[in-house]
Amino acid sequence: MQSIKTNVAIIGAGPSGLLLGQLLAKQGIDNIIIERVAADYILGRIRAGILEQGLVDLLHEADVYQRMDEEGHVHDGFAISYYGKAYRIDLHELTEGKTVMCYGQTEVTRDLMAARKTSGLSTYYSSSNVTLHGIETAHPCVTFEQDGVSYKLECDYIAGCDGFHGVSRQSIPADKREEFERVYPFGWLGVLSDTPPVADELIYCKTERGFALASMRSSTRSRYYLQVPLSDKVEQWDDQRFWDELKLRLPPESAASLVTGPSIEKSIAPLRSFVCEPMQLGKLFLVGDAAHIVPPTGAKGLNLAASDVAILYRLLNKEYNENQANASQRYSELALSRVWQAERFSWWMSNMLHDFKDDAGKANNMDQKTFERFMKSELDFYLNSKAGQKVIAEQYVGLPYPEI
Ligand code: RFL
Ligand code: PHB
Repeated sequence: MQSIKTNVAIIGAGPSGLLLGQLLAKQGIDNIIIERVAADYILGRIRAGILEQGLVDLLHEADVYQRMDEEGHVHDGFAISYYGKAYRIDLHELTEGKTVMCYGQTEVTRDLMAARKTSGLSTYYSSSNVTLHGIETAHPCVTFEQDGVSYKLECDYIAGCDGFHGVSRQSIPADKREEFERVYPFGWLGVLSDTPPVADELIYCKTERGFALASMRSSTRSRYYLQVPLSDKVEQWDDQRFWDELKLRLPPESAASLVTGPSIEKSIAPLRSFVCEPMQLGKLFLVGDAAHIVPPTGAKGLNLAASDVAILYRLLNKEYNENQANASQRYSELALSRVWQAERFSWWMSNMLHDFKDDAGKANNMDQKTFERFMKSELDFYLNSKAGQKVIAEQYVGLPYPEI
């Protein structure tokens, strides 16, 4: 067994782990990342596309922003199409100048990986049997194997940045955590294609046929989603069927100008709201998807991971560099208040824009027809009043990070 040492052992090289590692290193706090899969596998995942200003600022702080600033697109607004009628949410006007950045999670991850390599920080990709020990003691450690060699990593703290299916959350004994969960009765079928996007800004569509989203990665690459039954398989959706269905859900003027082409990625993702409380125990902190999941409707998953990182990194900086012992004990409390706000917004957007068949009516003790009327008038209210649009806009650009 080879022994290694660091300040912070980071489990997982997704955006949470890589960003935390980069920010800590900038403050002279040493860290090592242990990742289950290979770097190329991570870069093959197509996920989020919209970055809040808070994440953009954090990438600047981490000095990993050059390509994002050059290639990303600032979006001043987005549209909600409601049974064929499009309403524009003018983010810039409604939030006194705030905007969001369209730049893919895959590219953020690629940039962070490149920066980590340049910084000379260690990352153990393709590791197996990653196990956390002694999280409630003064001397935690992580054991793992890579290329047939066993390692023991001794550290001050462990940051569990290993996603929803990772090992970190499970390392907290069941009687010391509480989990809150809503699994939605449908999934999102996503397609990536090298075609120009149907509009300059995103369009979230509520229709009788279910939800659709027109998004993008660049002026030549589109990302589209359709709400589909959970039982559907990707193989049931050849490209033609996907484009035909999308046209039926887009507002008519967008459907008419839609450019179609071969898909370069196609996958179905389930939708879930999930929170684990607390987000820390002893020397272990849970960060990003390891602690919480939001349905993608509000574009909050990656952004919430970033605010966790910001909070944890600032608290650890106080401990290591500003002589404030135990500052990190406030992590869970500070992170959770923002987490629940984003959970609430993502849940609300999901309820508002999807077709729940008879599931939501039942859950609310009313027939589906009545439930639909309530939802319709709620969306009517929000979209037709400036105050309502402002409430949506303020949450979409991201609520402020807590003061630390
Ligand atoms: P990640 O990105 O899941 O990274 C976790 C990393 O940990 C590794 N890992 C382990 N490493 C060591 N030991 C173990 N035992 C490990 N188990 C797992 C994994 O291999 C992985 O590399 O979590 P992170 O960094 O917290 O980042 C969060 C974001 O990725 C996530 O919130 C968003 O991508 C959510 N999400 C979306 N959000 C959006 O805002 N818009 C989207 O369109 C969107 N699409 C998605 C998504 C999440 C998806 N997942 C998780 C299934 C689409 C999908 C398919
Ligand atoms: C995406 O481009 O993948 C995307 C954008 C906004 C969302 C969800 C996904 O709300």
